[in-house]
Amino acid sequence: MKIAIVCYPTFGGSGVVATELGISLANRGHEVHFVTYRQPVRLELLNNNIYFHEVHVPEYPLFHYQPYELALSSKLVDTIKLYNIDLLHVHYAIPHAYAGYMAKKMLEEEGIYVPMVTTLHGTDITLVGKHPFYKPAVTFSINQSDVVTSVSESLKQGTLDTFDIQKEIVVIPNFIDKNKYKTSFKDCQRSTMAKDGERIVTHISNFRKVKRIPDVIKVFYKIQEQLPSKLIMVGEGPEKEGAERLCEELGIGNRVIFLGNSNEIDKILCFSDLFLLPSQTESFGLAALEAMINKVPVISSNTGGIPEVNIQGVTGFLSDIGNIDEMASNAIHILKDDETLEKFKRSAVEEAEKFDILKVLPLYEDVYERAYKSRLKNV
Ligand code: GMT
Repeated sequence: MKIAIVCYPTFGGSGVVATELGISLANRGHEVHFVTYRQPVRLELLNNNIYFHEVHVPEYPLFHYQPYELALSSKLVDTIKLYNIDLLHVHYAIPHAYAGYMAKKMLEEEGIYVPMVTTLHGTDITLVGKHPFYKPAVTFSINQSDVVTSVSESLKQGTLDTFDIQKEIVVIPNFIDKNKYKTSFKDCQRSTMAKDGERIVTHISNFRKVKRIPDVIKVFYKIQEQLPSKLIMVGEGPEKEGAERLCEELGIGNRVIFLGNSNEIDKILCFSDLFLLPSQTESFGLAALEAMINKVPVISSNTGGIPEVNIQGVTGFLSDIGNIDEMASNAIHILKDDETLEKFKRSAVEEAEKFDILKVLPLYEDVYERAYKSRLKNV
């Protein structure tokens, strides 16, 4: 099948899912066309079946906001026509489903019918999408999609509770490629980050408010009071500066390493002992799953779809949002001796393997088939 994928090309989870999905589809013989404003961060254009089409939005002084949706839908129309695309898959409803719908309609004027699959990822529903300024357009574009998927049961329920949705929503979870981890990093080189006997705690995100970055620091503060340890903070975002300040105020600046954005997530997780994800809302928690496949147990909040990934007392522990004391004491329980840590590490990887791409990819292919059949009805 020839598939056009629209996504955010940045370090966010939806972009990662879209990119890894596209790469796997290309490896299965599909022709995949990424249409976005920059080459996605995890995309290497070394596969014959992968194409990248950049959306340009020319600056014009009259516009306070440059009309990205307009440029995207025009680029979609051109790409779909030029490459005879069979199906459009948009990740993150805002504004991609809306722009996709416009492209579909323009193409229909020319007698071309392209089905659209929309994947809901998280804040496109739970935070941004339900804002009254966006809600009518988001509801409309979800309902106009040929097939809608969401990354967790929790997000599906949240969508049905918040919007007037007339469509079935198919749950397809985030995934990892288990084979990739079997072959990667035998030597983790932990000595570059911590001394012998120190535990390494890690957090990876785009440092937005929703990630509750101060909770990460406060939980770690309590851990390091009991156990020699280091905290590695990976990512960039609006909360980073405040986090650095908080570490200084708490006197733990020398125990916390801020690495910025990284393309070496697996290398970092390879030497990590524990992952912290105390988010305010999290539709799935891809970062937690990536930690688990790298044998890293997770201390998280119990919000959204996280309980579908992090299993209480097995792969880590979950607490109410903001319960720093409980998160810290559970973390210390996992980290206190090698035997307990090893048990959690084993369970984390076992659970993560259930989300292998080989199990998840056919679910997307089924959805594509279903959407494609809707095309046959329309031509
Ligand atoms: O909704 C967001 O925060 C953006 C999005 C992204 O692009 O990072 O993240 C969401 O999608 C991921 C991939 O499906 C999920 O694993 C994340 O849990 C989800 N983030 C939130 O719900 C906060």
